[in-house]
Amino acid sequence: MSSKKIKTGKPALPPPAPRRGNAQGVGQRKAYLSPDKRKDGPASNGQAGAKRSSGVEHIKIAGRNLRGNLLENLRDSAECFDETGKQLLKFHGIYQQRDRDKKKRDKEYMFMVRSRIPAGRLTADQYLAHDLLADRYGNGTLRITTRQGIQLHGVIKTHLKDTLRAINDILLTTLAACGDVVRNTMLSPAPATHPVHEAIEREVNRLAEALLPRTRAYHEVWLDDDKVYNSLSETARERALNDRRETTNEEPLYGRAYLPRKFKIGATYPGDNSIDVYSQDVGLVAIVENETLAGFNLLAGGGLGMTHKKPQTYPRLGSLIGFVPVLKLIEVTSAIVAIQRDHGDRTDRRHARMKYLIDDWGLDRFVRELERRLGYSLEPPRSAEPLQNNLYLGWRKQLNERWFFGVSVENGRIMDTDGVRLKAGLKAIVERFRPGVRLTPNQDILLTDLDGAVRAELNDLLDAYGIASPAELSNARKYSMACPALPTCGLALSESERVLPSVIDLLEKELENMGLQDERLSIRMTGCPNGCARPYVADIGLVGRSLDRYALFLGGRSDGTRLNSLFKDLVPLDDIVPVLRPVLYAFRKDRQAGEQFGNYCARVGNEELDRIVEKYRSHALPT
Ligand code: SRM
Ligand code: SF4
Repeated sequence: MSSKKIKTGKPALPPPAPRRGNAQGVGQRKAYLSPDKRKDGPASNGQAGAKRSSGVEHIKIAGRNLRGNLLENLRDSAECFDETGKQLLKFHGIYQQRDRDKKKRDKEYMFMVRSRIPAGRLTADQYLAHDLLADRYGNGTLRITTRQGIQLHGVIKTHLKDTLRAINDILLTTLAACGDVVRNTMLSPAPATHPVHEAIEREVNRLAEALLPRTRAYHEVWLDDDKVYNSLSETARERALNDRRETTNEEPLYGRAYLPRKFKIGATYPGDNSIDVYSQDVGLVAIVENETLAGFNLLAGGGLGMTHKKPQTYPRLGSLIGFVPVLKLIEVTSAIVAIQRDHGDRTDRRHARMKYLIDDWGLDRFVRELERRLGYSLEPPRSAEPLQNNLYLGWRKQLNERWFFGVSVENGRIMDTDGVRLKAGLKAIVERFRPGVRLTPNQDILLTDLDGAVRAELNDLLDAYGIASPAELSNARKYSMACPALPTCGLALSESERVLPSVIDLLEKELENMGLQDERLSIRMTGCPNGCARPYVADIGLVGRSLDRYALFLGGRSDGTRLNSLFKDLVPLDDIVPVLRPVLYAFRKDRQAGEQFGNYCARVGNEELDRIVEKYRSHALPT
């Protein structure tokens, strides 16, 4: 194995008060930390077992439609929320976190705030408001998520209310961005390049709206209802609190206990699988007939989270169960959500996603139950265009003679570093040209509806801020994704976002040496097996195992229709590229015409790949 170390800068200094976390520590390229240098020990995976999950169920039911004691918690002087509040906060789009770069005894709490942005569509003002909030209350960075949302990190408790109010003021919400509800609905990101794209977007937005929780709790806790509360006398306050406690169920779909677990929905344009439709609890593949939107092929039971060494947990691709005409979309999807609500496992959170219900029941029983609830049979799936993962980077023409430009954002982190002033540059561009903004499932950003005449000026601005044009970036980097992991994610076992760029630096050199630099290769890394950057459908999946070690998965298909499989476990970070090198060499030598890397790995199989790695382990590779 090569002894070459992966190198990056040091984590940055502590943040200026009163922010928590820091722009450099979060998202900054980071050197491989050897175990003895780490400040934190490995975290447990943190997924809840049976005992804790019934605890979460209890908290939801006792929470009076997501109220709990949030108002009281918010007013007390503690830096954090109590355990009940911490769980309920998630439904409001907020995670209580700790800066894991700091010592455990420094119990400084900070919060991640996630905006729910259906289909990743933002106006220029909405983007600029997030940019401002990141500076004012966050750690100075914005994080585009793999589900087309935006996260602010490092917000302190006393700033939560102002942050959420500001998001509400721009007509967005954080409600249901997290929690046991239907999460942000995904959609292919490109602006209309076909007349039906607008129709698909309309239907997806209607669906997202229909599945939003109905509780008033969000308003009461974060928005204007508080003004009323503050003007009340002590007795009137007590009465108001009691009234709230007696609130009857406000949630016709979710009920008092909400869903057993998170629930994810995503839709594609024909032929585009950038959202990884097979990884969604409900995946919708748009079917266009006679130039109009006929409806969607329906996939059910996708989901990627797993736990190392627990084979009863696993990633699963959605099963194709039928076709839904446009007019029945909300009805059918709501019925599926209701089946999961009524039958999903509420005793064990590791077994609570709908994929396990479908496997426990068998697909036939699941579909029979759906049809029983609907009172009619699902139509058979219709013929669909082959799918592929598209990035939409660089300049492209829209339908309406306008243009859009896709900017590649490494691991979704919008921040300013010495060389690249991405955050300042995007702000300047959005202020100057007022484009539409679309966040992509590959963690990139599209600036849309631009006049063709501004193209040269926009290119100059990108240059001035040091932002690389997509043509200057390798495919390996453009198709890569990493989850945030350390220092913000409480479940991270290993680094992810901060080390992947260095792995790609080394990989780029190997690919270049072998003449493979133009291959479309997706490399996705996560700091634990939960799968937030969807590593199990990538050509190469790197999944945090412990400290600096990763499980290496190979063999996904670039259209997202095949899971990869575990090739090597506990690979040290420094060895990832050396382990891949002989496999890449064999791929170059033995691939079939036009065969992609993931397909080659799946065809050859792990056993043979293992033999190849052993053969070339200590040898210089023939060229
Ligand atoms: Fe995720 C939990 C970040 C997409 C599967 N995810 C978390 C938490 C909230 C950690 C926690 O529970 O304490 C992470 C916050 C870290 C931080 O500091 O920001 C986190 N997940 C993310 C994001 C930000 C990753 C990213 O790189 O963008 C994505 C936010 C999307 C959004 O806007 O809603 C994100 N998470 C995903 C995806 C991908 C997807 O949905 O397309 C998955 C795999 C698909 C799936 O759900 O099956 C995913 N996240 C999980 C899981 C495992 C769920 C399971 O079924 O086992 C957890 C842990 C859990 O729920 O217990 C988790
Ligand atoms: Fe955290 Fe990454 Fe694990 Fe998701 S995959 S829970 S962001 S470490």
